[in-house]
Amino acid sequence: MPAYQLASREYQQEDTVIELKTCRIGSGQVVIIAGPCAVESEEQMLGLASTLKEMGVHILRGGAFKPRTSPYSFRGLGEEGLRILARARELTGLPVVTEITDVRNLDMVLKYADILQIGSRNMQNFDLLREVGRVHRPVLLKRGLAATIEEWLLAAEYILAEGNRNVILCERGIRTYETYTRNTLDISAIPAIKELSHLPVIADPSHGTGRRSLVAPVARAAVAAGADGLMLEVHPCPEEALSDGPQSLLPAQLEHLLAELRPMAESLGRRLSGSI
Ligand SMILES: [Mn+2]
Repeated sequence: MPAYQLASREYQQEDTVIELKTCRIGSGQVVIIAGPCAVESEEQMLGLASTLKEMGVHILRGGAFKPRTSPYSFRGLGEEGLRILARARELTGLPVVTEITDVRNLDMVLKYADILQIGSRNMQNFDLLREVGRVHRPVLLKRGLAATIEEWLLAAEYILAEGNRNVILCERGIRTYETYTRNTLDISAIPAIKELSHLPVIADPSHGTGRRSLVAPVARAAVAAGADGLMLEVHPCPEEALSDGPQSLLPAQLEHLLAELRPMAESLGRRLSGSI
């Protein structure tokens, strides 16, 4: 039995499936999570949310608490951002995922979020992992920016060991010597996780590449490698985005990508729509 016992295939052979109103993550379905990097205003979020719903996106994303490399960058709207996300959910019926950065905000974020996201920079914030492990809300755990696969699974183990078995892993790229891309999205981590663990694993080609032009090809590669879903940043006007504009797709680009992914998923015996 590896050190990450509860997360391991040895412990549980059948895949963990996370049931949400619009999709089943880990069931073989290719689940699409999309939205802006940060919630910027009600107008931005609600308008985009309806567009995404029409395209067949399953889950909305949007950051209200943004851990930024520079303290002078936009750091999110806080609880007002969460309220806007909740309105987007009411309007569309789509579940929402948002990042929690601080254990002191757990009760607040639980009031609004369907999935709690632990960001890359907090993958080894063990107190935060234990706290989200004590609730039963699904947790999306991003890979740390310099974490090995084993360290990532051990971070998941912190959540599982507290009783919360609803963990979704997210490959978002790691730091390498390459600087052309923002991070190096580790495609091989996806099938590796599938071998080592029963937990679902999705990919985030937006942060994984940092470049809009590379998002769609890397998204296709991730699905081909077996990812249970994709997390994609989309903005109606990326040049005006308060964060991560250069890696945000335009809504029309997402629509094009989804049209490419549908037949691709089918050829692999999988589907984007409906539940499997
Ligand atoms: Mn972002």
